[in-house]
Amino acid sequence: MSLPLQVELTAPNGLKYTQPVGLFINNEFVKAKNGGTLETIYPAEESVITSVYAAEKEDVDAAVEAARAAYENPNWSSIDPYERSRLMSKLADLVERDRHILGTIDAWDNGKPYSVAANEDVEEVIRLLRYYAGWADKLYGKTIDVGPQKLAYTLHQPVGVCGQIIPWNYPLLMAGWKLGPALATGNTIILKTAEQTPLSALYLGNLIKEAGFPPGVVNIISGYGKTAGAALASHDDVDKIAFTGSTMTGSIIMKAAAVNLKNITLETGGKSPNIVFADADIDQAVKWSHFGIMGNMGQVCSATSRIYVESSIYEDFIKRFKEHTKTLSVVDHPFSETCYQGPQVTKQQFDKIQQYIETGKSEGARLVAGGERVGEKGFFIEPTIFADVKDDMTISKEEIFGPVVVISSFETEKEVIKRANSSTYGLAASVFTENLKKAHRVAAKVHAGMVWINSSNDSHYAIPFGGVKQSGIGRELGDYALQAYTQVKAVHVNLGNDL
Ligand code: TXE
Repeated sequence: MSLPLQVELTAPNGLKYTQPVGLFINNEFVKAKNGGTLETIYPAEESVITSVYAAEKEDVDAAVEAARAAYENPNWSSIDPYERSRLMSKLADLVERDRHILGTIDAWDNGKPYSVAANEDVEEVIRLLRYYAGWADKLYGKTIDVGPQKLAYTLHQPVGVCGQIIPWNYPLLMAGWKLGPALATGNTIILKTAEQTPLSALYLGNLIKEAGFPPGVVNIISGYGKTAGAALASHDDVDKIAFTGSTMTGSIIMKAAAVNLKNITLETGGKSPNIVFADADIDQAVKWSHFGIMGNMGQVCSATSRIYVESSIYEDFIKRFKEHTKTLSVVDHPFSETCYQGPQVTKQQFDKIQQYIETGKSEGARLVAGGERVGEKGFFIEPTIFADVKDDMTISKEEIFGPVVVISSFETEKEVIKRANSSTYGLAASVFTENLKKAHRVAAKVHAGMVWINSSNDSHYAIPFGGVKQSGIGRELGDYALQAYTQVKAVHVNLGNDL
């Protein structure tokens, strides 16, 4: 029996709702042409939630065709920017109306605490859509004075048909980050969700239609990376690829995108340093350092996962960090009210993290807390703290993407900056000190696309997000993201007679 286009589901919190499972193309849910499907699971119970249709090359072709037609249709290409803004605001209102449903879906599909999904992720999508709705009618070019014989000006025009490939750690939020600036600037989109967490974006498809976006402006497809993702990245009628995910996949996508020299934005991995000086406010440092690595089950690209503590406060910091983690990091089911840390998203991630923990032990790091799985069902892992970690240990160099932190001590500012920068990554960094000059000195020298002084991972949709080195290319969020979705056209007007 073939899969229908929508299924009636009852979530673990008792919510009953209709879940679309087709591919969202041209404002309709359709079956994959060859009928392929994929299963998505509830990581707290290792149980199947539902199957959804999985796109393959022919489906990607259909989605690209729809996006191209929509891009060329005056209903979108000639739309008044005010109207584009109004549609985005309407979408924000609908996301707000359905906050409980969307929060429930992400908690179920991803395993993150419901309270975080509903009150942080969905909330940020609402705000972000309103923020970018505000930009839609404020996109300006320039006039350039080159003398009286010529009028020169620039137009900031959309890039065109954009493929957007997102990961599973923030299923709805990553969709929001990608859609907001692309829609504000008038592009059309094929969004490919992660195979682990397809559900909330499909639900969003319904809201996009209800908001009144013309068919084909936003197309949302579920599917595997090697089939659907690869077909999108290499498609010769796609003008841009925006990707968030692993550095290795980013590199593959960059090669695939080279086929027609696509515009590209990549937001990839990290192993971000967190420097705690002896003159820091230790309570603040402990609190933010914990959030910076243990939030979202450690599944955060900008997680500050390498902590360097000045030697005079090293043991005291470790003691307090351990106590704080024990008190705050309550590991539980995502729908439990006290849950801080749910399960890891999949068995694959769970196994990978456990492997890193074993490597840390065998390489001789000091296990201060955690290190084991929690319970026998579900992908739960104890928040894990390693101390006395040497810079050449695997757990100090590689992205673990779980609730595992490595701590080591340092003696001087110069030394710690050098060690912080000895990474192939350069996504984020944090620095804790009460000394203003030192804080800004370090912020300027550290190799990172973003630096937090006296906090960690308190990102904001109005502030650019992205990395240097192998952490990515380009910036998301803020007005910087508008550049990623527009191209500049220079117009030369000859006002004189000379050749
Ligand atoms: O990532 P992938 P995975 C890191 C983290 C994690 C590791 C592996 O360390 O443990 O990556 O996770 C699509 N062509 N991050 O395997 O492969 C895929 O379908 C086109 C960091 O889940 O990068 C999904 O939609 N697309 C990160 C997306 O890429 C392809 C968030 C991400 O998958 C593709 C997630 C291909 N050949 C993982 N192969 C962050 N920066 O936040 C895969 N995809």
